[in-house]
Formats: sequence, structure tokens, C-alpha cells
Amino acid sequence: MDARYKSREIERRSLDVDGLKRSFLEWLVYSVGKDARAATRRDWFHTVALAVRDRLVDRWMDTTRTYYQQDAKRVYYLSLEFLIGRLLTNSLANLGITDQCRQALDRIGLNLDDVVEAEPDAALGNGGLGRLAACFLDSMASEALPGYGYGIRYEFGLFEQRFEHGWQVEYPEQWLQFGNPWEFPRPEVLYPVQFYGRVEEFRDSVGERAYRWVDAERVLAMAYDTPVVGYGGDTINTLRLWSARATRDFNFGHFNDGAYMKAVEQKVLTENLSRVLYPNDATEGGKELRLKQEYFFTSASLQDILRRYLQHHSNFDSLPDKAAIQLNDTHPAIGIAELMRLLVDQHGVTWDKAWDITRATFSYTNHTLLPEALEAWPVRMMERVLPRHMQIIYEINAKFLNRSKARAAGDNGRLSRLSLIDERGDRRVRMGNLAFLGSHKVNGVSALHTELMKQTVFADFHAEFPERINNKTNGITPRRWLHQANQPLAALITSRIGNGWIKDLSQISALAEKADDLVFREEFRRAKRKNKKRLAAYIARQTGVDVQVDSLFDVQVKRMHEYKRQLLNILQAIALYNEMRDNPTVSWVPVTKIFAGKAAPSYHMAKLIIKLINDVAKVVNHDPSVHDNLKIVLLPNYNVTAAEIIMPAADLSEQISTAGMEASGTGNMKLALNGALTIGTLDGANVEIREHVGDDNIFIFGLTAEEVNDLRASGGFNPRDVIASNPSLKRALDMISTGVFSPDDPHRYHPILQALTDGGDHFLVTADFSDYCQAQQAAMDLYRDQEEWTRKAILNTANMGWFSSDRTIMEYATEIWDVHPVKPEHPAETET
Ligand code: 9GP
Repeated sequence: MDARYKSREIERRSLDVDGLKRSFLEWLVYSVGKDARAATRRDWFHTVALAVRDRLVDRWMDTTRTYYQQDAKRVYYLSLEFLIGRLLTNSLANLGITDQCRQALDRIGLNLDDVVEAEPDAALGNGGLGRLAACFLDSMASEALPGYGYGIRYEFGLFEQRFEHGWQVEYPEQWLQFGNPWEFPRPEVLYPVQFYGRVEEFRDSVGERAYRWVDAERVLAMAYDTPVVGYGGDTINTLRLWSARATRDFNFGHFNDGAYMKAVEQKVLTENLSRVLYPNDATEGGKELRLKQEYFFTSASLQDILRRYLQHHSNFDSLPDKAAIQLNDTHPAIGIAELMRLLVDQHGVTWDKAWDITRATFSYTNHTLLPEALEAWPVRMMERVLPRHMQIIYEINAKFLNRSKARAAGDNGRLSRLSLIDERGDRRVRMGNLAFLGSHKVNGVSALHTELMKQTVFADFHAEFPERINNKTNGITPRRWLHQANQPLAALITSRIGNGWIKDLSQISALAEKADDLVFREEFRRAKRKNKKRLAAYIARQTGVDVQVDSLFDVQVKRMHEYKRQLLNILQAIALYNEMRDNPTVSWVPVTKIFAGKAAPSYHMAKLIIKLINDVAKVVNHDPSVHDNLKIVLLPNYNVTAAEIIMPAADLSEQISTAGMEASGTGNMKLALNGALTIGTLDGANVEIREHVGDDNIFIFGLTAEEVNDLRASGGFNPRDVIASNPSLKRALDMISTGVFSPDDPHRYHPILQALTDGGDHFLVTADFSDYCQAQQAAMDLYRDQEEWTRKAILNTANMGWFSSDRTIMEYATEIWDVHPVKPEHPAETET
């Protein structure tokens, strides 16, 4: 027996079926405190999770120790969102013990799939940005990169979405209600974070002018660590999330006076900092609490990073050689001013040196060009909440503008555009400009988006720093999005090309030659059908609607947003409904339109579109004249877990944003990897997906980003003319406006119709409608030919290898971070 398993204690970490079974039974009793007869599904989930966690702790510690001993350069991924979803299946698969665990549970009379269902979905993010961060954690660990995630341990994740009379209603998401077996609280890892107060000027020991931040309110940031298991279980990295703690539990003065509520008031207010995830996805302005959340987690993370660095170093000269800090969007951009403050005010580094260190350490990823999503904090709020940071930002700005003055001569607008302060109206701090200026590299998330960054939001900065902007097209982890989510297809692929693709997705290209193999096609279809059956059952459970498994599953799953154009999709559905009713004798390709996605609670238009989809679905699904040839469903509460069921079952992937508005998209990659054909505009990563899968295997339609730009700039676009010239669009809109779908309130959709007509149709739904309908027709025609459809679907899967987040993360590692893989040493395993 391996030395590691010699003692009984250590045997509890064994990976075989018997060892697992024994520890399950032991954990249930001694840690969960339940008898097998009384145990609920949730008890079993906790039991299994704790037993699995046991099996990764040694390797986790080995990994951390190796990084420490080698003083390896680490990358710190600062993100306000990590959309990690469930962890049990992921941990089992990455440790390679799914089968053993299934068998062990089987021997106890339990089913692993049932146990998995008891795990809450950790929704610490809104959408693409948060899920990308989670894929990156998986890839960093799988590529043996010393990577840490830093974020907030929100007590409530993204809200739970329900539909009541077709309207979205939000409920709190209490993912921590029954405890979280994956995390390790670290009450000793505690950092003070300050707010408010004022800045005092004084002379330091050598008579230089210096500053201190005084009379501030103090909050403590406490760490919770979650292990991140890389594929194969060799490297286990850390996701460190911060929770807010009051500096004292209660005010004894109030308590002794009998004012018990008042005594704990301050504590409650302070701890609100890590209470909720803001449900905005590129809408809504900022709130003071949000600014405080951003500073809270950024400051704690930087203090932690410096503490770790100082274990090996006595000055900060080599900080950029030992730490790469990635800003995931501008949410942690205040970190640039914070690192300057820590270096200059607390550690006495000179300003210029501190600035060089800061810039060499930070890099920034931009994820959106939408103006409303670019953070800009009111100067007045910033001066009040973070007074010292505001001073630092002014100083960075003054030095920078001074330097740029000469070059900007003759262009008055240029300096004001480059400024960190937007002087128009209520003065604001432009966090994008701060992030850009304080980073050595700035990247976009798809080729098109990066190009547009250079031409639009960061045009002036690009002229100033032509080397700084670079592209890192997003990716997705094949472990979660194919290996785990789509077991039928994963097994089929492995049976033909081996399992190397799980770690190196480029190997999946070997499938391309199977696209002409009739037997393989048949098996590919069978796998898809199995997934479709599973989704159909899920749809029936969630919505009560029965859908035909053999219909074309046409899927649009993503946040609800006007630029993503769910409205275009539902208008086409109405047009198709009309055609079916007009031509009942035609043999139609049966279509199931599947939507899912949450709208930001204050985004009224997106919520109205949700209601419209539900209203249209109600009419269509109950109309016998279409003979079940068209079904429309909007699944509630879209999250990672739901995505894992939906993605593998899709035939057609809707990626239909107004060109130039979707930075990248990653759902587009998940769907194509799972063998869905894309119907999409030339936007975000769709452009690169087309290059990889081939023009013949994708349905591209609509205006290009350049055409969108020209059309808007020309001012000559009149949606009313377009509507008048397209009878099927006109008819669909008339049905909406006359209350066909909302007889109880015929004017309900006036705001939508208004936006499409007098509002100028900003998202160009009417402009792309006709082209979109033609592309849809082409998809339906192709679907009739199942052999040809399957051939193209196989080619999609085979050609998506490049979109692995392993590829993306290695590009970051080599081109931005200069961080290298470090193989953990596992001493206990090498003993003989
Ligand atoms: O909207 C983008 C999406 O296109 C992209 O795929 C994702 C990850 O890069 O980021 C989204 N942006 C945000 O969620 C907010 O900036």
C-alpha cells in the first residue's frame, strides 16, 4: 500500500470505492451528525462534499507550499464576480473519481445524480464576466499556473428569478443558508479597510511632505478560502473571498442602556458590505455601497498580496517580478490608487518608483464598450468615501496631463478626453481611464472588440500608448462545458480519439474526419437526442410545456438586454407562427424556441420583453392550428446549473446582438462546442467562430459593426419605412399593438413599439429583421436534411478547440503576466 494510506487516518483519503464508502458513512455520523436512516439528500451532499474535500486538502497544501518555497511569480485575478456554479461534479471529475464515488454511493443505496442536485448553485456573478472568471480559475489550475482568485463572499448571490403572471419577480438567493462545505473560514486572515475620514498633511522624518488618512471608519475583511481543483488534481489553487466584519460586535454603551437594537446597528450596517451581489449587468449607475464593495475587496486583496510578497522580500523593487494583478473590468480599478497609497503612505516608497511598480504589476481587461457600463464615480462621492484616493488620482492625472500636453497641442478636446476626470456636468472619475493608465497591458476579449476599443473608447489612449492594447479572445473550460455537462457526447468523443481533448482541446480537431462517417453521425445524433430528452423533461418540470424532442431546439440563453435582441427572436417567432397558420398544409419543420435569462431588476424594458415572450408563448403553445409545430418556452432562473442542461441539447445557437455591441460572448462558444450551429451577426467572438468552423457551417446575417456605425451616423435610418415595406414584420408588430398577446392590457407593449418606431430603433431590430428571417429559413431547410445538419454540427464541435480557456489563459500568462507553470511537489506521494 502507498505510504500515504498507511495509517487509518490517512486511509480516509483513499480514492478507491471502499475507502470512499467508509468515509461517507463516517462523515455522515461524525461531521454532519446524522444517522443514515434520518439523512436527507442535503445531508448526503454535505457528507460527500466533505469527504471529497478531504481528498484534496493535502494536494492543496502541497501546491501552496511549492509556490511559497519557490517564491514563484503568482497571478492575482481580481474580480467582483465569480460565477462558479456547483462544485461537486467539477471536483470529482477533476480529481478523476466520479465513477468510484458513484459506485460507493450505489453501495449505500444512493444515486450520485440525486446527491449532486442538493448542491446550491453559487451565483456570485451576473453573466459572462463572472463565468469567464470561473473558467479562468479552472484553466489556471489545470495549466499549473500559480493563480489566485480574489473576490467577495456575497451572502446572497444573484437573485432567484421566478415568473408570476409572466412577469419577472426577484427573490433572494440564499446559497449559504445551509452552510458551504467547500470553504475554509480564515478568522485569522483579517485586514482593516477604511472609509470616509479626512487626510492630514505632515512632514516625514526627512522633512518631505507626507499624508495620512485619519478619522476614518474601519471595517474588517475576513478571508474564506475555496480550493480550485485543476484537471488531474495535481495543482489545487485558491479562490479567496472576503467577508465584511464589524470591528466590534456591539456598542456596550447602548447595550447597557438597554438599547439592544441600536447596539448592533453599526455591525449590521458594516456587514452589509458583503451582503449582496449587485444585479446590474451593464445597466444602472453606481451606488455608494457598490463603490465601497469595490474598494473593500480590492484593498483587502492588495494587503494580502503585499503581505505574501514581504515574506520573501524586504523592499518592493521586485514586486512586478513576483506578482501580476489582473483587473477584471474596472470594478477593482481603484486598486491602482490603493497600491500607490500603500506603497507611498504606508511603506515610504517614492512616488515615481511606486508608479513604475504599480504600472508594471497591473493589467486590465475591458469587457464592454457600452457607455452606460463604463464606471464613472462622482468626484464628490469619491472625495467623501475615499479622500486619500481622490488626492492620489488627482496627482496621477496632473502628472499625466502635463506629460501629454505637448503632444495634444492644437487638439483641445484631446486632453479633456484623456483626463481621469470627466469635467462635463457633475464631475466624475473615469475608472476606465484610471485602469488604462495604471496598467502595462490592456486587453479586449475578442478580435473585433479589441479593434473597436482602439477606435472608440480608448482611441486617445491608444494614440498615446500604441503598444498597450492587445487582444485575448475569451475561452471556456472544456472540463465543465463538455466533459461534465455533456457526458453522452464526451464519451463518444473519447471512444474515438481518446481523452486527451479534456486537457488539450485542440485535439478535438481529429473529429473533423469523422464528419463524413455515417456511423459516427448516427452516434452523434443519438448523443444529442439524449440531451434533448433530458432538456425536454426539464422544460416540462419547469414550465409545464411539452415539447417535441425531434423538433429543432432553437436556443437563446443569456442576460436579457436590448442589445442582445431577444426581441428580434420573438418577433421572428411571431412571423413564423403566422406563416404556419396561413399555410396549414405545408409540412413544417417543428421548432422549439427556448429562451432563458435574467433582467436587471431596474431594467424595465428588459422585463417587458420577458413578459412579451411569456405572453406570446401562452398564445402560440395553446393554438391547435399550428399542430405543435411551434413551441416557445422561457425557462426561469437561468444559472450555471441550468446552462449545463441546456447547452448540450441545443441545435441552433442564437447570437444575434447588434453588431459592435457584444464584446465577445462565451455562450456562443459553449453551444458550438456542444454541436449547435450558430445563427448570428458578425459581432464579438462570432467573427472568430466563423473563421474556425467555416462559413458553410454557420448562419451569418445582418449589418456589420461598420454598417451599424454608418447607418447610425447617417441619421437617415427610418424604422417606420422598414416596417412599412416588410408585411410580415408589420403584421407581427400590429398583433402586439392590438393586444393579440395581451388582451387583458392591449397597450402593455407600447414602450417596445415606441422604441422600435419613434424611438429610432437604436438596436436596429427592424433593420436586421428580414435578413434574420432568411437565415432562420435556411436553418430550418437544412434541419430537414438530418445527415447534412449532423455533418455540420460535428464540424462545429471539431473546430472549437481554439476556444478553450486553457489557450486564453496561456496567452495571458505569456504575453501579459510573464507567469510560468509550477509543478507542485507532493512529498507524501513520493515517499516509499
Ligand atoms: O458583455 C460581455 C460579454 O460579451 C463577454 O463575453 C463577457 C466576458 O468577457 O463580458 C461581458 N461584459 C460584462 O459582463 C460587463 O462588462
